[in-house]
Amino acid sequence: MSNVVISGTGLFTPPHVITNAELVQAYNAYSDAYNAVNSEAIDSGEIEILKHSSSEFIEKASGIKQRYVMIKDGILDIDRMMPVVPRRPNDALSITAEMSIAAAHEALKQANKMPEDIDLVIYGASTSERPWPAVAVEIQQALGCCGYAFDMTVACSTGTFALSTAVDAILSETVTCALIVNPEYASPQINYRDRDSHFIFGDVATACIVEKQQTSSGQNTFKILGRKLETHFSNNIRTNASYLTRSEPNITLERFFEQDQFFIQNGRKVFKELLPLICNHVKNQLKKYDFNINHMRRMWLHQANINMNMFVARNLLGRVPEFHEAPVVLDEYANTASAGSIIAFHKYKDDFTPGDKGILCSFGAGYSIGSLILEKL
Ligand code: CO8
Repeated sequence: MSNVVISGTGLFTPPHVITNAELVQAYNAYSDAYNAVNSEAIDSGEIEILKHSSSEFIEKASGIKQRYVMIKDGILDIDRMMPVVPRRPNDALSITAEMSIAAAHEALKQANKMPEDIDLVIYGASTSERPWPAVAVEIQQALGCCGYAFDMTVACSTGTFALSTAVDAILSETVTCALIVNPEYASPQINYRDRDSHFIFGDVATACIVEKQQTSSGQNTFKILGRKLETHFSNNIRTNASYLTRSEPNITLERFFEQDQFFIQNGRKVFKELLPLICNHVKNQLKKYDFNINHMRRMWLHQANINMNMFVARNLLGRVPEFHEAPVVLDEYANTASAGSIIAFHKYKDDFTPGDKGILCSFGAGYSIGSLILEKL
C-alpha cells in the first residue's frame, strides 16, 4: 500500500445546457429534411429512411436527461449540426486549457496548494485539441507550475490511468505533487446527424491533486490504497479520426463528416463484453487487498450509461444499490468520458468520515478498465 493521496478535486461545468428535447427536435427536423430531399432514393430502396429520435428512448436507454456544452451555437442548426468554434490565435489559451485551469483552481484550493507546488501536470482526455505543443505544457506555463507536463489518452479510462501514472511518478521520487486535468471537450466530436450517438456525450473538465500524505494539508484527503489497470483490444468503440484521413486517396471535404470520423460503437456488444470484465476486475482487486465490496461505502463509477452502472453495482453488491452507493451524474452531465467517475467522486465524497473506503472505477474504449481503492483520512 502506498502513502500517496488525492488531496483535492475540482470541477468545471460549461456554461450552456442542451436538453434531450432540444437535441431531438433538431435531429428530427434534420431527418425530415433529409428524407424529403432523398425521397426518390428512399422509395427505390437505394438509401434508408432516417427514423426519428426520441427523448423517451434516450432517457430509458442511457439515463441521460441533458448535457453541458462549451459552445451551443451551431449544434441545433440543422444546416450545420456542429458547434461554431472560432479558431484561436497561437498566443491565446487553448479552449481545453481554459477548461482545465478553471477545474485546477478549485482542486488546488481544496488541496491547500499553490501552482508552484506542482511539479507534474498530466492532461488526460479522450480527444486532443492538438498533439503539440502538449496542452499540458501550456497549462503548466499558464498556471505557473514547475517540473514537467504531458498529454495522455486511454479514452474513458484516462482519468484513472492518469491518477495511477501520477502515483508512479511520486513513488519513484521523480515528482512531489501532481495536477491531473481531464478536460473532455466532446461536443465537436459528436455526429449530431447520427440517431444512435447524437445524445451520448457532454463537455466538462475535472482536476485532481496527487501527492504524498506527508506533504498534504488539505481537509478532504483520500489515501490511494490500491490501483488496478487493465486493457483488452476491441473495435466495438472506435474512431478513425486521424491526421491520416487527409492523406487518403480521392479525399473530399465530405469524408471528414463520415460516421467513422466521429464516434462509432456497437453499444449492445460493449454491454455484453465489458460488463463481466468490469465485475471481475473489481472483485479481483478487492480480493488482492483483502477487502470485499461491503468494505466500500461507495462506488464512484464511470458515467456512460445508467443501466450499465446499475448492472455493475447490483452484481458486486448482490442487491439493488441505493443512490449513495453508486451515485449518478450522467443524467445531468451525459457521458463525459474520462471525467465521469471523477465528477462522481468530486460531488459525492464530502460526507465520508475517516476510515471510510470507496472505489473509483472507469471503463470504456480500448477496452480499458482502471480502478483505485480510496480511504478517507
Ligand atoms: N431514438 C429512438 N430510438 C433509437 C435511438 C434514438 N436516438 N437510437 C437507437 N434507437 C433504436 C435502435 O434503432 C433500436 O431499434 P431496433 O430495435 O428497431 O433496431 C433500438 O432503439 C434499440 O437500440 P440499441 O440496441 O442500440 O439500444 P441500447 O439499449 O443498446 O442503448 C446505448 C443504446 C444507449 C448507446 C447503449 O448501448 C450504451 O450506452 N452503450 C454504452 C456502452 C458504453 O459504455 N460505451 C462507452 C462509450 S464511451 C468511451 O469509451 C469513450 C470514447 C471516447 C469518447 C470521445 C468523445 C466524443
